[in-house]
Amino acid sequence: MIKLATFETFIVDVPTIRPHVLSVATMRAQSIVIVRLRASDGVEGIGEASTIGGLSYGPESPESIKLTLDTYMRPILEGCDLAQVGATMAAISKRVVGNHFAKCALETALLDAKGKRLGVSVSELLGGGRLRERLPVAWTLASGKTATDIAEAEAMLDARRHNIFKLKIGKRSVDEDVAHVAAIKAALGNEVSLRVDVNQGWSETDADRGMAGLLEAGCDLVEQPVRGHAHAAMKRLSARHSLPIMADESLQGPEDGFALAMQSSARVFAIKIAQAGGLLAAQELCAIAKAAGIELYGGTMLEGGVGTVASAHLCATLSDLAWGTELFGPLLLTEEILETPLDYSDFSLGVPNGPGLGIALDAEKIDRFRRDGSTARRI
Ligand code: MUC
Ligand code: MG
Repeated sequence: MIKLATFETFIVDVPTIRPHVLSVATMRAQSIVIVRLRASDGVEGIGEASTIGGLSYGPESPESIKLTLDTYMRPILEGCDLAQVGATMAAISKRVVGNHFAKCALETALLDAKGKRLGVSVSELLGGGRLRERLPVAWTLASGKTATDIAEAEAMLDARRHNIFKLKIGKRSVDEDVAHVAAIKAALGNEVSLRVDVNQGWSETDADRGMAGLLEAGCDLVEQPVRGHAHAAMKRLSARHSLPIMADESLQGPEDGFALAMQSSARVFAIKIAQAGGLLAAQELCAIAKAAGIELYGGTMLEGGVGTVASAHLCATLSDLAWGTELFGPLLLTEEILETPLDYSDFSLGVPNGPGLGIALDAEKIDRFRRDGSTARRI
């Protein structure tokens, strides 16, 4: 039996390269919760959970994620065989309701350790294994200013980093937002795919007006136009508009995926490992989507390197990823917290292929950004 030897959680606060303006919050830094465990065979695993704007986006905050891991999950781990990831997570779920982000961080660390132990990457531990080495990556334009967004997109195109752009809208009036999208599309042309994320900012009436205008403006996809629980409104909007709706905040796990699929409320799912409750739950969500003919997109909670790579491993196992991914979180931060920078090139991200997640934390950067400033408990 592989037992828990040491367990540590900490928060690192890393500044963003510019303010990131969403309808729910303006981010100036990302708070990344890291869990690092060591098993009795000496193998270490790392995982991450990050959310957006404290409690502005969802019900878990960086501080609550850390508390859940330390106070409620760690004691359960002490009685588990850590080599058995599914059984360990089942033991956790038996005693911890919800708390999907904390569960995802822990499960990621267990999968990282298991992969290292077996000498295979996390993607090889999931389903049929890896189907692709690189993933298309969108960038989010969210400076809050149209001209700045256009200049930012042009720089990304010149650098061959991104040719898919997501615009954050829903904070200003519908007409202002549609004009903003139309101006960016007119400036960037048809080589780019432009999508929007309203982050639940619209009523159904706003969405009717907004979706008609967005289609006209050349937008390809609208993400979470209305409240996440408004499945019926999403169903009506999906029936009325040819612009596809992508569910994001609506998807808090496989059960939500099933409900949305049953009602035809969304044509695309944003797969977020943290929102789903971990990589294994996200896989279940993907299976529901596939069976229902719903298209997939690799979503992000703007995680740092660890959570981004965990998501990339899952996305690498998907046969259809019609809308690509937005796994750009590390690029929004002033510094990456990994030893080796991730490979963002040719409009895509290379999925690391070493054992486990295939990455390591940069100790100096972790020390510098760690909220508690403490190195005393480092393993
Ligand atoms: C979200 O709601 O999808 C993803 C990209 C981005 O800029 O914000 C996130 C969150
Ligand atoms: Mg979203």
